Amino acid sequence: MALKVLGSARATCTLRIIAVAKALNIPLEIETIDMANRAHKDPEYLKNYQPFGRIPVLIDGDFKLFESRAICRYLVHKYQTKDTIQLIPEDIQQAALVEQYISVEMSEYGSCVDKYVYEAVFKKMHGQTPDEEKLAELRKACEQTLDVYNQMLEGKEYLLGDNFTLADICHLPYGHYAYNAGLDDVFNASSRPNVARWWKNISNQPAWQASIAN
Ligand SMILES: N[C@@H](CCC(=O)N[C@@H](CS)C(=O)NCC(=O)O)C(=O)O
Repeated sequence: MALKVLGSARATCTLRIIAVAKALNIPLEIETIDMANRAHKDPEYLKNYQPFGRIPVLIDGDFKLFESRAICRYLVHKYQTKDTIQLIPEDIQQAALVEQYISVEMSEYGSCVDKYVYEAVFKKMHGQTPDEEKLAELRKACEQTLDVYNQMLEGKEYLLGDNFTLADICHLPYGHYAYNAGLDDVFNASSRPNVARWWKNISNQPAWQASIAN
């Protein structure tokens, strides 16, 4: 039975999973949850799939899993082989570094880039007006965080060095929306050449390009 994700092919957290599936050539069916009509807040959805009323949720036969990063790790553990791309390296120290950068993505990057996307993109989608003052504050926070990324990425093509991993994938969805919603100059600033190089490297990955193609 094909793996199914309850989500939306254009939603950030669903895109994280789609990118992993593309990188590992995993067939994935996306069942769109009608968020405009609040299907994700339906009592049956809360009871059976995601108690917090969010997407995405993975269905693998009888097994259900929510939280996009947990789903990504599950897919890697189930489908990565010696012949596929190594999204989580076998070496335990390298694997720990992937986890370190996923935590950094959730906390440091998420606390500014994700919030910027919420303010600049999602509010508009919901018919609300972005708060310009808040956007300016978030832009400043993104600049400061990406200054640190610029140091972390010194001499590297990807977060782990030479190899594209799950740590890079986790940054792509919100970064993509932020980049296209006015932060392109922050990602490409000449004062942050390592960030600019990294962003170009990861956003040009075939798995990511295929994820955003539809
Ligand atoms: N930590 C969760 C976050 C899920 C999440 O916030 N999903 C958004 C869409 S990208 C959502 O369902 N928003 C609707 C809501 O919060 O009501 C994950 O990674 O899966």
